[in-house]
Formats: sequence, C-alpha cells, structure tokens
Amino acid sequence: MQYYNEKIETMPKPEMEKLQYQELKQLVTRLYANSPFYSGKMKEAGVRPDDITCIQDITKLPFMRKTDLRDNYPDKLVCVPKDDVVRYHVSSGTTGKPTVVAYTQGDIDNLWTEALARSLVSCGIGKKDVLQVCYGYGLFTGGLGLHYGGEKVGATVIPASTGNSERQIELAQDLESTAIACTPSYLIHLLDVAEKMGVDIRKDTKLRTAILGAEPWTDEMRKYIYEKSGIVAHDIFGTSEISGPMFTDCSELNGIHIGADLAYVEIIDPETGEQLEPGEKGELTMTVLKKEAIPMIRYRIGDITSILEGDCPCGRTSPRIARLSGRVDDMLIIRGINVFPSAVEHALLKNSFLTSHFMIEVSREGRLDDMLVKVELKPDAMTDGINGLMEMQRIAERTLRDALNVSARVELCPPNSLPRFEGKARRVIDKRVM
Ligand code: DLL
Repeated sequence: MQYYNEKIETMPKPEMEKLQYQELKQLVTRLYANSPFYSGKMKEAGVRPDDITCIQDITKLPFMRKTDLRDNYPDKLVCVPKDDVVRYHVSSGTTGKPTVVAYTQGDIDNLWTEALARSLVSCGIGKKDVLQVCYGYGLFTGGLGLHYGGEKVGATVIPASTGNSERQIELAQDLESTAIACTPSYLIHLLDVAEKMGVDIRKDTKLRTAILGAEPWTDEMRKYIYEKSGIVAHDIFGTSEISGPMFTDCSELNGIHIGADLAYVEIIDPETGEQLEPGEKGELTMTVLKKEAIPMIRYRIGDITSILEGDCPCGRTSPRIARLSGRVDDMLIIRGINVFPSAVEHALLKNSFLTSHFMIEVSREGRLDDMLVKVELKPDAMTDGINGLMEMQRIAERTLRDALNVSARVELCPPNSLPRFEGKARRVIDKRVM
C-alpha cells in the first residue's frame, strides 16, 4: 500500500486550502465562544472569527508558546468537558512546572493515530511488519504514539520500551522485528551492542527500517546506519504539545511531510514573527487543525527549519520541512528528553545546600548522551566532611532525575570556583559531535 489515506494525502493544493480554511474557521469559532484563554488572546490581538476568510488569514491570529501551557498548568487550557479527556501525557517544561497535554478520544483516533498511520505507511510499514517500539512508554509520547500507529496499520507491535539493550537485540531476533522505532543515538548504540554480541544485523535479523526522532540527527548518521546494518532510517518529528510523534519523511528520504488537513505549518522570523517563504530558514510554527482537548494555534515550537520548495515525487501534496537544524532557545535534548537549563536551576535550588552557580556539560559517552552538572555549594555546606558531601551529591542527583526524567551526574564545587558572567550566562558546554 502506497498511501494510508490517498484522497487526502494527494489532494490538490487549492482543494486542501479550502478544507484547511473550513477547519480553522470551525476551530476559531468554537474557541471564541467557549474558551476564556483563547477568546482572551484573540480579543487582545483585536481579531474575531469573522476576520478569518481564508487560510492565509491565519497570520491575523496570535502566537502560542510553551509558556502558555506552563502558565496554565495543569489543565486550564483544556476546552472540552473533563469527562471527555481520555489521556494525559506530560513533558518537561522550561522551569519546574511540566507541560501537561490532554487528549480526547477524537484526538487520539482522528489526529494522532491517523497521522502516524499515514506516516508509517509512507515509510513502507504495514501488516507484514513487526515493529519494535523502543521509545519510552509512559508520560513521554514516543512509546504509546508509535504503538497505536503501528497497530492501526496492522503491524505486529512489540512494546519493548527503552533500555536493556542485549534483550532488545534478542527480541529483534526471536520475534523477527522488521522495523524499529527509537532515538537515532539509541539505534547506533544497539548496532554496537549487536556487534559485541556477535549478531550481524543484516544476516541474523530481519530489521530493515528504522523510525528515528525525538532528538537532532544528521544525514551522515543515516548513511552510517545504512552502511553498518542495511537499515533504512526515516526521520520522525513531533512534540508533545501537538500530540507527540506524528510526521515522517517518505521513501524519498527528503523532508518530513506535514499532513496538511491535520496541521498548518508556517516558518516565521523568530525576531519579527513575520511569515517566511519556502526555502527560508526560521522558527517552526504549527496550528493543529483537528485538536479538541488543547488546541494549538500558531504554536511556536522553537525548532529551526524551512519548508522545502517543489513537489515530492512520492505524490503526496503536503508541505515538507527540512531536517531540523537547531533551536531558537537553549533547550537541550538528552537521550531524547527535553532539558531546559532553567529547569536544572530550578531543581538544584530545591536543595538548601546548593547555589544558583552551575554549569552543564553534555558529552556522548560511547554512543549515549552524558550530562554532568557542576554546581557550587554554599560556604556553610563545605564543612560536612566526605560522607556529608557524598550524601549531598546523591540528593542533588536524585532531585535532578525526579525533575527532568533523565539522569545527570552532579559534581559539587567549592564556592566561587565556577565562572561568573557579565552578560548572558553561558551555562551549557555541549561537546557532542554527531
Ligand atoms: O520528542 C515527540 C517524539 C517522540 C518525536 C518520538 C519523535 C519521536 P517532545 O519531548 O515534546 O516530543 O520534544 C519535542 O524534540 O521540538 C525537537 O526539538 C525535538 N525533536 C523531535 N523530533 C525530532 C527530529 C517528542 N526528528 C522536541 N529531529 C522538538 C530533531 C527532534 N529534533
């Protein structure tokens, strides 16, 4: 099967724009009538539903940012009755408060799973496949998202989740996995583990396709994976706020298709907010047209990319975005998990013996990310002897793990030993080379 939803995926642009307009109009009208948050924002921007007369009028609407979700924690943005919410996912926010995402049954079936079913088919995955999902299951959207998408296209899904790498290789051999979904760095790690176990991925497994995302990666990594294992690696994009992983590239391996009836994509100048032309790099901004529980309108995702020019030979008419090439903010991605330096600071300061002078060093130990947080102790904490210091280090590491959902090593430093900054503090040293 080439398409999951051929009519929509190959719809001519003018027809699609009409459909997008109808969806946007309905969404804005519903929110203006029912949601204090969204109607408040529209009123502030001086725009009413009547002002939306074509999809291009979307630029009249105000932007949303991650802080809107944080400031309305946990569920003040939910604009359906509470009983209609069937699931929450939670991701890390910019400070101590996480970001909560709510879903109706419609959000899961008609938006998230629909998007993933189309994407998986476009990567050649279907009924005959065995899909090993090695994204985390739980509050992170990766595991359950791919799981539902895989089942929808009739594949056999293995909810392997993360970790236990030798077991992952054994599962792939014993259950004859043909496809694997995980972060790119984890797949490269798994290839090393297989080698150490004496397993030749080409001969001893049926793995041929990978669905890789949740963190930055490169075409060089794609080439390396193919040469080492014969696995064709596809790029998958999503963020918790738009639902989770949703959109992938196709057999052309050239840009991620954004299902146009599901989401309207804009690239904007991060300074001025002006919409940029195809081919121009800027901040990725999305309006999810079919979202019920927490609609996202002109959501500034913070990733830098461009819309690719020209049509895709695969026949899909949806716009494609280029591989993400960075962030407009200081968000780090450690083993697939988003980490904001502000959230690190917030967590550290929960400990009365620590100060706000800290540095984050990120490196790639072997194939996996390693985060070291160096933080200065308060002068009176220095007197506690070696046992006291070890205990403080253990406590600090636990606070970070609890707050960030990812482990970090902590190095306690004497007062006044870390650099001070006159201008904007540069707290992150990222030594990873991809
Ligand atoms: O990472 C959802 C996801 C799960 C995507 C599994 C793909 C696969 P968040 O935790 O909210 O959601 O993080 C979203 O991760 O804004 C990007 O900065 C980064 N990211 C996601 N996919 C890619 C990718 C999930 N293919 C943030 N390439 C996004 C580069 C990616 N960065």
